[in-house]
Amino acid sequence: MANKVIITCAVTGGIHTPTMSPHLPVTPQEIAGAAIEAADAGAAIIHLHARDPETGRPDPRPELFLELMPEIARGCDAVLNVSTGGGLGMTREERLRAAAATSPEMASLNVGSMNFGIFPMAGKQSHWKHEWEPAFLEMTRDFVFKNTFADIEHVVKELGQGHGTKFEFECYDLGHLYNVAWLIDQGWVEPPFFVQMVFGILGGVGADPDNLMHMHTIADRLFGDSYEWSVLAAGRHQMPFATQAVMLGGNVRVGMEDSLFIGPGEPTTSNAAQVEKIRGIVESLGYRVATPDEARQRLALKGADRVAY
Ligand code: KMH
Ligand code: ZN
Repeated sequence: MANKVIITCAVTGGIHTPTMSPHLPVTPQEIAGAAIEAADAGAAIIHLHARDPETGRPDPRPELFLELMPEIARGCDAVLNVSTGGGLGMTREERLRAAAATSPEMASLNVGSMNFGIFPMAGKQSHWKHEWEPAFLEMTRDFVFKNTFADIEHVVKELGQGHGTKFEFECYDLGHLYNVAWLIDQGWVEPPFFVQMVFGILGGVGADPDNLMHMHTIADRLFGDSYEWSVLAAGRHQMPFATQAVMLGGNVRVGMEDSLFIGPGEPTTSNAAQVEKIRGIVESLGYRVATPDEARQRLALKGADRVAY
């Protein structure tokens, strides 16, 4: 019997901007509501960012997380995973603040520096809800998403060793898998490792199914039985790549952080709709979805009673 599929839902992120979708959750209440709906639809893990409630700009303030996370925890038992990627342009300290303040069961960890180009999306709009949006997107033309070995070590020591938080290792390219292997070799993290393979970011590996096959092959070679793997792909590649991952025995991530669509040319109206869609695909292929507690057990998480929110 194949493992059940762990669905992660990344409900808002720090990439899309409010003009791009009227359904993008912005306020703590909206983010919490979207998270609870996604969990009700079958997501075991909720990946979280926060935004300024007035402007929708990605916002690192711990007080926003300390508002939205207890609300989510009251409404569902999903595993909460706090981003340390934050919003493009935040400092290392800003990116770590929310996770350090909330001591979550999981946090993301971006395991390599890279170009991260979201500027092509600026050309798709002519009117903006907020002034910051086009400048934020355009800034990424000359931006390096910095995640050096020193940065990675800092986060692992602070959050992993300091708080017992386990990581969603975000791997945007083949070399990032080797950075995770390096990290494991240092003895700083314990198995099982949760490797999130990311396809289709401009600056990372492209959304070609052969890339998924190869990254999966190499990850198996590097991490053997010590890891769980999951796939996310940006934009229109989200559902096809998630489906490919399921068929290969992997886990999946969906959500409006990664795509604002539910089908070809069809904008999604919610995060839950994306979770329902992938859940339907999973079940129609003969697999089952994991509950939050099954995900906790598989990933050896510390438990929802050992967090600080
Ligand atoms: N937006 C994804 C491509 C993070 O939050 O650490 C990557 C991400 C980064 O989820
Ligand atoms: Zn994220």
